[in-house]
Amino acid sequence: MNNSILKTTVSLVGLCVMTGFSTPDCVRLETWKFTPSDGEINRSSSHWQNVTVPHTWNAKDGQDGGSYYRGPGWYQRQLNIEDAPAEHRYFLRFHAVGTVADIYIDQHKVATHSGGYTAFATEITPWVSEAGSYDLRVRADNTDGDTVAPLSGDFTVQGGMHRPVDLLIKYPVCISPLDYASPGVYLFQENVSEAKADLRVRVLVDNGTKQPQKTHTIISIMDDQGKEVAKKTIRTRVAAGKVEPAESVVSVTKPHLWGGVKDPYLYTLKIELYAGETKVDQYVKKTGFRYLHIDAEKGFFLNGKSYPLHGVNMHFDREKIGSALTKADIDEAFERITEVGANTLRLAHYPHADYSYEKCDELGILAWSEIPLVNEVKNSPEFNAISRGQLLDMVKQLGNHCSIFCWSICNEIFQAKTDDPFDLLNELNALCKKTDPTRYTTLATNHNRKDLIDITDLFAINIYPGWYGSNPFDMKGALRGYNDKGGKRGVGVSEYGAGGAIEHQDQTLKVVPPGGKWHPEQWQAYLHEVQYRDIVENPACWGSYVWPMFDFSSDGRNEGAQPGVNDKGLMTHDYKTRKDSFYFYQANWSEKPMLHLTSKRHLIRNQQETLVKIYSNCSKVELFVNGHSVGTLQPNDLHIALWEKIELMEGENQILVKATADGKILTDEIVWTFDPQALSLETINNRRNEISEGLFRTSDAESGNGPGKAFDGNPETRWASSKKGAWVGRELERNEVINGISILWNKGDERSYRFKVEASTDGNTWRPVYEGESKKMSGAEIYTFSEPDEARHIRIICFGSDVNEWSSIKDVTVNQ
Ligand code: GCB
Repeated sequence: MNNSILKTTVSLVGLCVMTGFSTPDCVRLETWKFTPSDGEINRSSSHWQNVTVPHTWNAKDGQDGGSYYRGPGWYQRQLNIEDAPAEHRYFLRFHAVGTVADIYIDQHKVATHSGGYTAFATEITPWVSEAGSYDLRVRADNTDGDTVAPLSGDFTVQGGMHRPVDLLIKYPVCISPLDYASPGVYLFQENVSEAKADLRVRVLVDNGTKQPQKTHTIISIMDDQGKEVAKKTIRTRVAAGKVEPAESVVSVTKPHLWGGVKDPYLYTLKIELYAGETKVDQYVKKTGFRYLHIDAEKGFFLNGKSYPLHGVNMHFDREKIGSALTKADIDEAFERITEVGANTLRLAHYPHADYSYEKCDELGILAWSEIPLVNEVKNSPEFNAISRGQLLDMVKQLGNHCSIFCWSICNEIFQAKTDDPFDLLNELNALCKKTDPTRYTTLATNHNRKDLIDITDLFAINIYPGWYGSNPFDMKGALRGYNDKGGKRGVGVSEYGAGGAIEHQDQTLKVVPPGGKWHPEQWQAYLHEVQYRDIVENPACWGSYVWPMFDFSSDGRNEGAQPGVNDKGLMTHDYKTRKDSFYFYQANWSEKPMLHLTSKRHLIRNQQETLVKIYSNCSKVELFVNGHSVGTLQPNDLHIALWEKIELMEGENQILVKATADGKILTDEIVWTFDPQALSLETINNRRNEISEGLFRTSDAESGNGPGKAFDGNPETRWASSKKGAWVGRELERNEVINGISILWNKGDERSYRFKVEASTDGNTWRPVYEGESKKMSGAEIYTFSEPDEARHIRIICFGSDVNEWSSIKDVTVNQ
């Protein structure tokens, strides 16, 4: 072997951050050129955008409602091969490209892959036979078609190279990276107990030389102190140009078991491959040993002990980032999952990045992993073959993560009009069991059909009582019904929950239309309380998963406070704001003392009587209103304490709750203003949505560009009028002291508008507060009044621009 290659190898190893992958050398390809168009195979990329991969082209349009771009996009970069591949081999590994990818080197197609959420790898050695710079292009395509799952679903199917890309440099004899882009090493836990853990290890030894090779593979296992606890050597003779498995079982006696979130103990497994006496490849992976089972009546057991599963779902998605998550985004998501106290995660609705499962291993979070077979199937040979490929990709690529306890083969089949799915589902289940006999198979359904739920080992239901379907108390009956139909083998709840917008505050608990524009945070929290009670009181339920941890992109939705987003998260889409429902689960799941006063965002109320609700895992909590104790309560079995009829004084009221835990005092507080004149937030919200009436007024508007559009916080929409002197205005919730106004003019960077601002307390008598001309600028311009004015109504009278008679405003903010 050439020593200079080995040196390069060592210095580059740190660049590839995908731990656990077998790479003597791995270079992450981060910088690319991108264009969202087609037919770019031989065009100059000089005018294309510079992008950093992970990248999706739907980070913005995939989460703003309406429609989003689904089509092809091209990526280009140079691939610099410094050493001619006489003594080593080159591979490209794409961690995931949405949805179909074609790879070209110097315009020759070298690989293609269908399925947007798993990795694929290809050997490019023959294409880079000399040292030099090669043109590498990727055509990614997320066109809505009928050959690749998902065919439909409640989430944005984002396009692009939304996960990393690696160049792998290996020796001619290596651990194969080409078996469904797996690490080429398969670990199967067999016979795990407190006394012993047997690990079956299969290594794919790839001989790329023209001679047979004598190889040996050393498997070693180290404890968390680095002490070797098991070792084995396997000798394998591999014929020229062939791949042979080297397989053996290694055992650890008296293993320290992987004990879930409280004790996620990991050993380090190391596989070293030698050709003759030269070490040619290595794979290192942290892994834990555990055994688990589900009892039909008593639920989930980890290492022989009852271990109730407290779970959340999560999409691979974030506000403004879409599916192009970085490690830092994933770390942040897992910090929040740990904070809420979940011990299991359903990674919906497709395989997530390898690093997400790595986090589950490290944090002791049991993982449910699934393929994107959502809502419907298509009975075509192509669809079936690609679905099988997606399943094999998932199981082979992710199977070495000890946290994964089940593979799910589909979600809500029959939700859309589907071809008969049974042949495919049975085939996928059998393939999954054959590829990995050590794990459960499962599916998630909202159809109580025996022919469906009997396919997999386990099954779980998606159910939203009180949200879809008006009765919040339907969970219990559904669990019983499904469990009976499934032959009393237990039932999971793969999804439950309700929408909740932090902007929507309402103390009245009432059923709201799920597709409507009013999703109060309080109703969401209440539904969780009711649904969760039914879950915990049903011993046949082996585990449950809140839908979902974070709001997520679903561009087809237009409801709640934001178009394009499914707002059932316990937290907002930016991973920043915890909704009340988050704290409900934290009180139930986390052992860290916590106290949370709910409805803290409902600052101005027009009802004198209110309830005060807290979530806390402390044994007693005391409420103070305006400095006076109202009494102490013991939170109930779901960690809720409620004071029902608290009278607020007109004006400001200080609400403080206090608890003691481990000798420390916890407090939470807020000031609620009782203003009998205040409009309810629901009224304001309704009016905001009725574009031309209510709070928003105008003397004239172009059709489709009504006054509400100047105040909707959305710079994509606008009010417009061609009449000189036309005005647009709004009513505030109550009298406010106004200092000024900021206006984002349509085409404000090209045009200067003439306008006046007037204020009024009653909506009839108007006072001038500002007069001027806008500066040509791209953002919003702030106009400060010479004297602050107290008013409830404000209007902008417009006289056209220096270009024409039209006036047009994208957004107005009233500055108080
Ligand atoms: C479901 C689906 C999930 C949706 C969810 C919802 O049952 O499995 O993909 O996002 O309902 O919010 O409607």
